[in-house]
Order: sequence, then structure tokens, then C-alpha cells
Amino acid sequence: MSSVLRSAISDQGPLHQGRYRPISSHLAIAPPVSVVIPAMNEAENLPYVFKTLPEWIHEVVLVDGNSTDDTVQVARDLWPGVKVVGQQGKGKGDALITGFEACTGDIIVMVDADGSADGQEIVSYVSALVSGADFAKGSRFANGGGTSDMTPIRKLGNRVLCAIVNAKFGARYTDLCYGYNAFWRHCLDKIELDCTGFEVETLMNIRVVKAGLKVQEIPSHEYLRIHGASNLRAVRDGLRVLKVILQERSNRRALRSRPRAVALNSGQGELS
Ligand SMILES: Nc1nc2c(ncn2[C@@H]2O[C@H](COP(=O)(O)OP(=O)(O)OP(=O)(O)O)[C@@H](O)[C@H]2O)c(=O)[nH]1
Ligand SMILES: [Mg+2]
Repeated sequence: MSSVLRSAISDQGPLHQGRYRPISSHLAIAPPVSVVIPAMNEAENLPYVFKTLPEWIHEVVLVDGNSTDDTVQVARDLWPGVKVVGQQGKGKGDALITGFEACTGDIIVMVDADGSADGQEIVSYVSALVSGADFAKGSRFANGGGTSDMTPIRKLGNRVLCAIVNAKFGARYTDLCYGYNAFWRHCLDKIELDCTGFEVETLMNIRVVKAGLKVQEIPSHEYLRIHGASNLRAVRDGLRVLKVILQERSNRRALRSRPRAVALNSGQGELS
């Protein structure tokens, strides 16, 4: 029995054959996995997104941002049983918070709806979580990761903001503003998300450090958005991210022991 499988079993109690689902040739897991997809006018991209999702997923929660195209119908056609939830407010952060509340799985994976994320990578995130990580954080800049979607200005902004977070919060992240992440549901109680926009990933990355959660970076490749236009505006949203960093620095939440994070295959070693 592989050590990863043993770790999944020891975390989850005694092995009951029927409860465990194989998710790769080396790993079977018991915890149900929910995938949350924030989507605003992504009907044309959803076929590419759903095509890559593994069939062993427990549920897909699609958070519709009042789309004016066929996003909801296309999702229902592609994934019978998809849970569609509307959002009260606006923005990606608001959508994710809404989606997390609707999840029933023990593990939650965040996947963008623009075709930029490969669902086949979910197994890497889940493997890290059942092996002991609390938060599996995608990174386009860990060895083995990459991006086909970032402009030079976005790369520069992400790098500078990531360096600030590392310096201010004692993390050793290689990426900051990336939407492909996964975590155990219990993390939500410790990070208490309260934001609306694209700063949501940054807020999560900072609060998991502050909560002393175990973070593991997962090398990930971000593909080009397939159809449609980006909702992100580099300067506007970069400033929102900076504001969150400064707010988190100035508020008095305890900076407990820093997370131990390992970039898989990156040779980086532990994060703290
Ligand atoms: N429900 C909902 N989804 C949103 C909202 N804003 C963005 N999204 C979704 O969040 C995901 C990320 O948004 P993108 O526009 O792709 O932002 P990005 O990935 O930074 O930029 P590009 O990939 O370059 O376009 C996509 O699936 C969007 O449809 C929103 O207000 N509500
Ligand atoms: Mg995108």
C-alpha cells in the first residue's frame, strides 16, 4: 500500500472498501469533493471546463453571476445534477463565498469557468490534502507550473504583490493571484472570508498563513481563456489586492505559527 493511500486512510478512519473511490492508480479517497465554479457569461467555455472534470467528483456547484447568455442551461446540459446557485452581490469573491456555503463536500476545489484550468489537475490538489495539507494552493510559478494567459504587466504585478505578502506575512509563496486552489471545508471557519472581488484569492492566501494552516503549493498550468473577455482589470484589481494586503497587515488577527508548505516537484522545500 502506498504511503499516500495509507495517509488517506489513517486520516479518515478504518477502510471500508465501498466508501473509498479510486482517483488515480495510486490513491483511493473517502472524503467527498465539491468543485465550485464561478461563472459569468461563460456558456461557450463551459464545455471545455466540464470535459476535464474527473467523474469521481461528488458535486459541482456553479455560481451564476447573473449571466445574460446560456451559462446556466449549458451547465445543466453538460453536468446533470449540477447545483446552480445565484449570487446576491457582485464579483468573483462574492460568488465564491456563495458557492462555498452551498457545498456539501469535505474538500472544496475552486475552478474558473473560462477554460483556463485543467480539471485533470484536481487529483494533485486532492492528493496533497489527504496527505496532510489543509490548503492546496495552485501556483503557476512553481516548477512544473506555467501560464499561457498572463500579460507581462499582470506577471509583474503578481510578482510584486506576492513578494509583499511573503515579506509581510512570512510566507514563501511563488504565486498569489491564482484562482485554482483546494482546501478542507474546515478551513473556512478559520479564514472567515469577507470580500467581493478578485482580491479573494489573496485574502485566502494571507488568512491561511495567519491561521497557521498547512499550505502546500501545487504546480499548475493556466491556459488561455478560450472565449470571451476577461473580467479582471489589472490596475483596478491590483489596487484592490494591495488594499487587502495593507488591511490584513494592520488588523490585529494573530500571526500564529506559519504554514509549512511544499511546492511539489519544485525542490523548494518547506515554506517555513
Ligand atoms: N459568478 C461570478 N463569476 C465571476 C464574476 N467575475 C468573474 N467571475 C468568474 O471568475 C472566473 C475568473 O474570471 P476571469 O474574468 O477569467 O478573470 P481572470 O482569470 O483573472 O482573467 P482572464 O482569464 O485573463 O480572463 C471566471 O470563471 C469568471 O466567469 C462575478 O461577478 N460573478
Ligand atoms: Mg481567467
